[in-house]
Amino acid sequence: MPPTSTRLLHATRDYSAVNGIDSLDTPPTYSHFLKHYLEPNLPVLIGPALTAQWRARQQWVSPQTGKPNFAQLREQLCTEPVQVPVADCQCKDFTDQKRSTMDLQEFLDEWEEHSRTNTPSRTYLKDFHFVKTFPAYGAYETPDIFCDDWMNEFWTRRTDVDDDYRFVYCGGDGTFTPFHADVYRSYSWSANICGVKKWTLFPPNQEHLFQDQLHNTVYDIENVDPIQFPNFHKAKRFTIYQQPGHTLFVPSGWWHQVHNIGDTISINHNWCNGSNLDLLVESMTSDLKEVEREIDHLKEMMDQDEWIETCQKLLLLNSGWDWSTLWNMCNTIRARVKMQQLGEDASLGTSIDMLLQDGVEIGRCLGFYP
Ligand SMILES: O=C(O)CCC(=O)C(=O)O
Ligand SMILES: [Fe+2]
Repeated sequence: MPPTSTRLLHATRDYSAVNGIDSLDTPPTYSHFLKHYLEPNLPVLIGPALTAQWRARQQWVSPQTGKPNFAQLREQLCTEPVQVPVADCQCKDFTDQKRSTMDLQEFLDEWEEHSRTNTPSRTYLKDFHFVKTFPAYGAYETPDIFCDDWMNEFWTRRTDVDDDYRFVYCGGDGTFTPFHADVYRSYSWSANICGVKKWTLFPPNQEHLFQDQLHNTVYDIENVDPIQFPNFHKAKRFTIYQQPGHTLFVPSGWWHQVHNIGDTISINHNWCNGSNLDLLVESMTSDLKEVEREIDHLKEMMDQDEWIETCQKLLLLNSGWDWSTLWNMCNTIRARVKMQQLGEDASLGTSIDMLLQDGVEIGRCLGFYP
């Protein structure tokens, strides 16, 4: 595993000179990736050597057709009923698509039928926690350059919740993911197993062009109301077509929309480390300010501890995490690094002293409250 990067404070990142997305035929070394992409927070498309050895690439795709090997997927993954999360690409639900769950075998049957009849699909299997669902399957190995991953390390070590950020996406022609920036403003990497993905990426600091006065954000960049979002067309954007086997690194806070062309399977992780921690903190701080604004009228009725706790609870509900989560994630990594320095076993499964603290204490440590 590459060393844990510890750089927290960055010079302001500047995207004004970015005029395209780099493409690397050969996977970069970690130090090259850190210097040219992680730290400056820039996207890069990496050639298929990075994923060539994966079981997913060798067994999930039919070599004759280049399409998903539906029979093999059913045989290997549907020995028992499994419920998987799906989105209806033709049904908007607030800022996302309408979500539900369905049986994996049923999903594969429907998908194969669309594929056979060349009809567009609307059901997109997404955010499927593949490793958690099939821990012994070994579909892929996280590439070295993406291994310094504090989010998945922390969530995998947590005993209070059973969650992670390691996903598989499967969708037929026409399925898509609407315009968004990733959870907590984390990085993502997305490796394409088959089909083609069209990505449109927007560098950060243009959010004012995507939002109306009520803070509604563009949902589908291919259908934007010019009256509601009169300046959207001014936003700087880059489009790439990701081929099978290729992996895209999506930096923090870059808004994007993804369209699947043909039958597409991809594997992706959301992740963070010392190179984007400042961006995650910035995003959480801005979410917290929004919560504070929303319930400002209740502030007078509470003492300070009660106020902090209420804001943290709402932050956790709205954003999926709070100060304690962030603090405990950093502490878990700190404890693991210390164990490694002492030459102790720090592998996953080893118990780590997590130094749990609550939001009130952390808010004071961070200097938010007296
Ligand atoms: O593949 C998709 O549909 C969405 C993937 C995505 O948004 C990501 O990897 O950040
Ligand atoms: Fe995303």
